[in-house]
Amino acid sequence: MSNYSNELTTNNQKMPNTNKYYQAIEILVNTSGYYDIRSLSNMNTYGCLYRGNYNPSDISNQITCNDDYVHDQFGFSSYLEAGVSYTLLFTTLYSGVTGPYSVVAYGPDKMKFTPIDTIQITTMSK
Ligand SMILES: [Ca+2]
Repeated sequence: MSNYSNELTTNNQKMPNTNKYYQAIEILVNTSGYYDIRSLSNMNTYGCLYRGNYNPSDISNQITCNDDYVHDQFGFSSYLEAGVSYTLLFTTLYSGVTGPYSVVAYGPDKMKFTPIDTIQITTMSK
């Protein structure tokens, strides 16, 4: 079992045209196979999986999304190829929700999680 823990805060990016905070997490495995990915939290979570990066303006690489696998927690099983970069999008069903969470993964091998922190570009004005 692999485990990743973090916290959604008001500093996180928001889903396009919503007030739902999200965290993008890169996923890598060294062994191809079916992996079961689930959230664990007190929030009503919503998750999506992408092959490659998450691009809010182009989600053609979306593999799957899930709202409630067990209770309010998302979960899905997906075939992941070794050495291919995937992105798990961790967000919530409702707006403005923050709090700690974990993501757990079960499969033939360990899963490596790397949070993707979007660089905020700010414009300096005089
Ligand atoms: Ca949910």
